[in-house]
Parts: sequence; structure tokens; C-alpha cells
Amino acid sequence: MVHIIIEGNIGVGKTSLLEAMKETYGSSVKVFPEPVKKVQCCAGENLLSLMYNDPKRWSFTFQKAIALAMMKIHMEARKTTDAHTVTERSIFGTKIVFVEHLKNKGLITKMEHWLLEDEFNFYVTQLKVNPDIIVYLRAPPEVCLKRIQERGRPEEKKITLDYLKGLHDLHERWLAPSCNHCHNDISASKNVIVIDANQSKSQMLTQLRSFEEKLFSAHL
Ligand code: DGT
Repeated sequence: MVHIIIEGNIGVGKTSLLEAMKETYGSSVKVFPEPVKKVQCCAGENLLSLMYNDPKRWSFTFQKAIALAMMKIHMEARKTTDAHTVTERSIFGTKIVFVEHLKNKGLITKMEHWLLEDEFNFYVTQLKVNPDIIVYLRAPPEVCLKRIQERGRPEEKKITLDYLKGLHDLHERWLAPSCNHCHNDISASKNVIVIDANQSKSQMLTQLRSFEEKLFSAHL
């Protein structure tokens, strides 16, 4: 069985693709949506909202919560033996994109960064999270911003184009095939399928289906 992860910027359409895969492949795939609901209601508070309103105060707490929630999903996916698994985001994206961005912007301290890295290294080396393939949904940050504004999650009102550009660049460094920096990280040594997400949900699915053979035989 293959463990697939879906990565891409905020608002790019990961949830839509996940739903389309569920409809298309039925019980042969088990999908694991993002853990964002867990941070929208965390010990009675909305951690997603706190993080966007005061990133310096809450980003470290947020990353801890997301990392643990992600790991629970990875562990659950690993236990699945009767279906391919598809998870929305991964512990790798958490570290390589979000934690890196927070460090670059000075929104976490050096010590907080160290703690998050230490935790990540433990998770990946000791608990052996091992995805087979990454599907990278790629769209211009302007398109992602438009979709975020259209869906209108109240917590996300403060998301700026600049923020999305920063996240986009980190995704590109990690997963875009033409980039010299990619494939230099533990997870990016895996197979990557790049999907043009500047398209409708059905067109994204059509693109993905053209990679079916690679997708479902990816054992590295
Ligand atoms: P989609 O289906 O591609 O539109 O994806 P979204 O935007 O529904 O889901 P996602 O995972 O990109 O993000 C949900 C919210 O949580 C969004 O406001 C970004 C935030 N988020 C998720 N993971 C992280 C993280 O590790 N760090 C930070 N700072 N924010 C994160």
C-alpha cells in the first residue's frame, strides 16, 4: 500500500483534491484531512485565530499542536493495511515550509526553533514516518489569496499576499522540479508529482489520473 501526501500553499485546493480522490477511488484509498479543526478548538480556545492575531506570541504553541496532530495522522495512516492512504499536509511540510518561514521572519525565537527541529527529528527518525510520494499542488500565490478570500474563513482575514509568497517560495525550493535546492531534504528525496492547481477541481483530478501508475506503485 502507498502512503501519499498532498502538499501546497494555503487555499490551493488540497481539500478539494482529497475529496475528489475519495469519490474516484472509493475504498481503495483512505483519506486523512488536515488537522486544522483541532487548532480551531483547542482547550476551548481558537488557536488558529490566536496565531493569526498575534503570531509572535502564539506561533510556537501552534506549531507544537500541529506537529502532534500531524504525527497522530501519520501513525494512523501507517496502521492502515487495506487501502492506500492520502494525507493532507505532513510533518515535513510543517517543518520545511511553516517553521522555516517563522524562523526567517523572526516570529519564533532561536530556542523555539531548536525545540521544533528537535521534535521533528525525533518524529522522523524514531517513529519512522515514511511517505512514498508527494503530490504538490502548485498555483500562484495570487490565486491562493483569491480562493482564501472567497471561502472566507474568519481566522484567515489577516493573510496577506506577502505571506503566501513566502510560503510559495519555500514550497518551490522543496518540491519544484526545476529548482536546484530541491531533493536535498529527507522527504524531498521521495517521488514528487507536480499538479497545476491553477485549474478547476476536475482538471486537477484529470492531471492526477494521468499519473496513476506512478502514484500507486510508488514504493521507494
Ligand atoms: P486547501 O484545501 O488547499 O485550501 O487547504 P487549507 O487552506 O484549507 O488548509 P491548510 O492546511 O493549508 O491550512 C489551514 C489553515 O491552517 C491555514 O490558515 C494555514 C494554517 N496552517 C496549517 N498548517 C500550518 C502550520 O504548520 N503553521 C502555520 N503557521 N499555519 C498552518
